Amino acid sequence: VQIKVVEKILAANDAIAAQNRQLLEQNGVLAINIMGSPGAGKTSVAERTITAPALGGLSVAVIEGDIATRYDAERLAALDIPVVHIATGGECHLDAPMVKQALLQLDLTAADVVLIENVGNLVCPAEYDLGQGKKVVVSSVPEGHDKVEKYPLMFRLADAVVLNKLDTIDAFDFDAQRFEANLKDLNPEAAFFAVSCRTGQGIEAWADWIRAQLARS
Ligand SMILES: Nc1nc2c(ncn2[C@@H]2O[C@H](COP(=O)(O)OP(=O)(O)OP(=O)(O)O)[C@@H](O)[C@H]2O)c(=O)[nH]1
Ligand SMILES: [Mg+2]
Repeated sequence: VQIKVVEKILAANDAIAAQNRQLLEQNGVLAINIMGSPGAGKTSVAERTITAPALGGLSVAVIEGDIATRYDAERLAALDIPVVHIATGGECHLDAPMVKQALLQLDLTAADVVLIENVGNLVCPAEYDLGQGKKVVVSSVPEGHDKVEKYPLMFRLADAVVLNKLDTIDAFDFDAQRFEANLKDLNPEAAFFAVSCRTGQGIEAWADWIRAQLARS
């Protein structure tokens, strides 16, 4: 019985996700669902993306999902871009109805890219389609090189994986080759970027990838 209930919830989510997808496509907007552990650097990657020269001239908006506080929404609003904050009220992930409400508050005719920062969590957000164009996982060096193996679903579904905090690699026993090889085994199609939001290393390649997805959509 419980399995049936869960299936119904996901079916209802997927129906709204399809509406979100249609709304985004109608407006020619690329939405990117940014997932990853608490503290991996999702907000930092969003900040770096918005200010990346490769995306100059594009209009980027942000949807910020958080269980508590508006800290991340405030950080991004400081960049003078449209930001919608979703307070999930304890939920460990964003779902399609929440994102639909947020999308309706944005002027999508004026946007090229919408970055959706999901709740910090390597498990639950993977289950919920938001209607996004692309799914991205931000992982980071201090979390350890075994994350692809331990939390496979999110990495399997990702269109791109951003390995962040490369500047800290000397302080951790992080095997970057192993991380990348695990990702290639699990999801050979995923684009991979090793970056540091601290130094800006690798951000250009990541921003170029976003621009290429826009050109394709
Ligand atoms: N050294 C270093 N620190 C980083 C880097 N990227 C982010 N940080 C720091 O890591 C901490 C968490 O970064 P956030 O961007 O807030 O992480 P988040 O994934 O958005 O966190 P939640 O929204 O709480 O899940 C902050 O103190 C950042 O300054 C990096 O590339 N190098
Ligand atoms: Mg954040």
